[in-house]
Amino acid sequence: MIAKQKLKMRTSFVAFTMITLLFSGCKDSDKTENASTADIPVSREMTAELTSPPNVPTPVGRRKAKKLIVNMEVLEQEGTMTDGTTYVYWTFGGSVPGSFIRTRVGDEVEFTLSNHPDNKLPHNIDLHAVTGPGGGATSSFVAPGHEKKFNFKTLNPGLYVYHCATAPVGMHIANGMYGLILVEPKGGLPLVDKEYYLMQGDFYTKGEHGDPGLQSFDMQKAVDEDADYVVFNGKVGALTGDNAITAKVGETVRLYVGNGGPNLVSSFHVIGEIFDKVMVEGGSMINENVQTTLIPAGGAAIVEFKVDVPGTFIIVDHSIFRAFNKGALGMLKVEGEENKTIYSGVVQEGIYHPEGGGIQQMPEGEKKVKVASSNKTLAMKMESGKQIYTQTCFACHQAEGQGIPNAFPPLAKSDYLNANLNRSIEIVLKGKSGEITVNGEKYNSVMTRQAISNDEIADVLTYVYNSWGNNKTNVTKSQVDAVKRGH
Ligand code: HEC
Ligand SMILES: [Cu+2]
Repeated sequence: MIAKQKLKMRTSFVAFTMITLLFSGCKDSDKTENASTADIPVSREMTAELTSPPNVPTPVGRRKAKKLIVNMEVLEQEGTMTDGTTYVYWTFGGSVPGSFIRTRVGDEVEFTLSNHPDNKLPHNIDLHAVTGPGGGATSSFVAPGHEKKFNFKTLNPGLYVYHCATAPVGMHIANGMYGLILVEPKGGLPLVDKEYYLMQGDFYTKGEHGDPGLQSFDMQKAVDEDADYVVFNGKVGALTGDNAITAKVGETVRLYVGNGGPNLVSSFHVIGEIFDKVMVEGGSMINENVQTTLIPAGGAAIVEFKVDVPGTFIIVDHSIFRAFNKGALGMLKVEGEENKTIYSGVVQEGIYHPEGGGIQQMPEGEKKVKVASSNKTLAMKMESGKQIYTQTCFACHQAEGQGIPNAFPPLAKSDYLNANLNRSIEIVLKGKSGEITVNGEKYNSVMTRQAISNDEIADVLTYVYNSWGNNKTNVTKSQVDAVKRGH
């Protein structure tokens, strides 16, 4: 930044003197590096490889600076926000976040922004890696069915956000119009074993979190910063289960992490890992041994860590309700040999009951008046059951009832669930602890008593039994009442 200012102002003696006075204490290397990056010559032309998340293009390595052709297409398209909920995303390249752009310092980028003829709105792009008015926004404003071309030279190495800056700017960003552009230093970043692209974003919908159907953008909630969804890579579950990112024990993982916002800053954390290195805010400062790194809206960070033990590492925004209730949760699955010195697993287990043997209770909230379960059709019970599921069970048992390995058992195709209705009712009524086996896997954890009415238990269990390959039991309130009375 300092150097960029210097570059722009070097004809002005006053500005030069001021900067010299202000910054005479700092190292000279940054300044000289930048002053020279404007003069790096380019040899030949190449077309940039663009990738959708969580993938990143090939490292630049030792290649020389080039004229780099970047072709980016804006697409407005419907996609899945979470199971049963869709949203019309506005995208750079068809994904949220948009295509990853990988450059090196000194590249002369020829950027073409095309706005697909089927789109409804004009768009543009502001790349934080650009030195110039609006970061390219003013030169790239383009109507549907048109394209715009502009050029820029990458002067400063680092990881930068790009986003649409068409009014209302907040709305374009809230609909998914952001991504990352990496400017590698001369010679490239050090090579690592695995690299991935993650970007957090907050979404605002007319309905509440999990409300089914096509959801539209809610401007008032966006202004109030009252997010319904906070997610990595554009949707709930983009990085969980089969979509998890992977590594092998002993490998070094580098994550390029951005935050599109529009509103929330991210307390980025990987449960069970310590970042060996963080390139703070995507810049040149390297911090080491970091637990949680703050990523501002419109900012980024590069984090690196070696994975030493196998298992599933949960990636979260450590503003933790966002992770467990709004979707900001991903997974890194690591395969390989255990190392009992680094992590032993459980070596001893006993009962600890400081407050007596009872299972902890969730606080009871205010109850809304609802139609009694006995007066509902199956379809009505399914609808209400799904809502209860998303509010109450989803955080642990997950959107598709798939659970989380070693932590929360699956409700999808659960042999345990299907074998015994009364036992399932009792679990929701009273909670459950101790070892159980579900679909051949052992779980030994605690499910707290769920503070929901017998009506709601009937509905949510009907939903669970009639979803994901279960045995289609229609659970009634009188069955729940009977179990509550002790059969
Ligand atoms: C805080 C996390 C959490 C929440 C919320 C939660 N559960 Fe569970 N659930 C668990 C855990 C953990 C177990 C396994 C308990 C054990 O190991 O003894 C479990 C077990 C079960 C089982 C039996 C095992 C199986 O997979 O079939 C059922 C059925 C079940 N839960 C249903 C529900 C329903 C329905 C809700 C919502 C009304 C719910 N749970 C909410 C954590 C949770
Ligand atoms: Cu736009």
